[in-house]
Amino acid sequence: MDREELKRQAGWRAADYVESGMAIGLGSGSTARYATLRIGELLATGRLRDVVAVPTSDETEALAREAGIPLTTLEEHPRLAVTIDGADEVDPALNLIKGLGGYLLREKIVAYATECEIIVVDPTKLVERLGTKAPVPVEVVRFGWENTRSALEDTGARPVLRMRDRDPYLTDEGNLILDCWYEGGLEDPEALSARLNGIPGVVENGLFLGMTAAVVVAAPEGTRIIEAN
Ligand code: DER
Repeated sequence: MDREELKRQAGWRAADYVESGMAIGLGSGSTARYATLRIGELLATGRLRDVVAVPTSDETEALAREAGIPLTTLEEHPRLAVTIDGADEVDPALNLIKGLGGYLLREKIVAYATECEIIVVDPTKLVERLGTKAPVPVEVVRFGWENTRSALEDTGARPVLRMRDRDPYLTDEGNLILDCWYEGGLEDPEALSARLNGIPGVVENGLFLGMTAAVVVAAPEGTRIIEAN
C-alpha cells in the first residue's frame, strides 16, 4: 500500500468524528486534505447535515469551497467541536510538531478553540522524542527578524530561514518562518515553547502540547487510533 493511500485512509477514518450540526475546524496538508474531501462527500450524500467549518489556510478554504462545505469564522463560532489536522511529528504523549506546511499560526488558533483535536498521520510521523526528524517551525515578524534569529540561536537552535524558490516564504499572515533544528531533539518541549514565545518578534511556534484528543494512524496492517490519556 503506498503512502498516499495510507493518508487517504487516515483522513477518511477521521471524518467519522464529525457529526451533523457541528461547527468544525479543517486542517491543512496532504493528509488532512482527505478528511476535508470526505466531509464534503458525506454532506453531498446527506449523511452529514448542517456542518459549518473554519479553514486553517487559504489553501484549505479553496478546497472546502470546491468540496461544498459551508464555511464560517471564529467570530461566528468561537468554539469548535472537532478539528481534523495533520502533523509533522507525534510523540508518545501525543504532543506534536506542526508547521512544515506553513500554517502553524492559524492551525494553533483553531486547535485552541477546539474541544476535540484529531490528528491524522501515516506511521512515518511517530517519534519517541520531538525534534528528531523535523525542525520546530517558528513564525516571526519581518521587522528585525535577524535579531529574532539570534535570540533563537540562544535557545540552542540552528534556525534556517524558510524559502520558497529564491524568496523568503511568507505565511498567510505575511510573516517569515525560521525552522529551528535542535541537535538530538527536544529535552523539555514545554519549557522550550514558553521560551520561544517569550522572544520579541516571535508570533508563534509549531509545538502543539497537550492539545490532541486522538491520533488516527493509517498503517499497512490497518488504521489505529491512539487516544490521549
Ligand atoms: O502542520 C503542518 O504544517 C504539517 O505539514 C501537517 O499539516 C502535515 O502535513 P502532511 O499531512 O502533508 O504531511
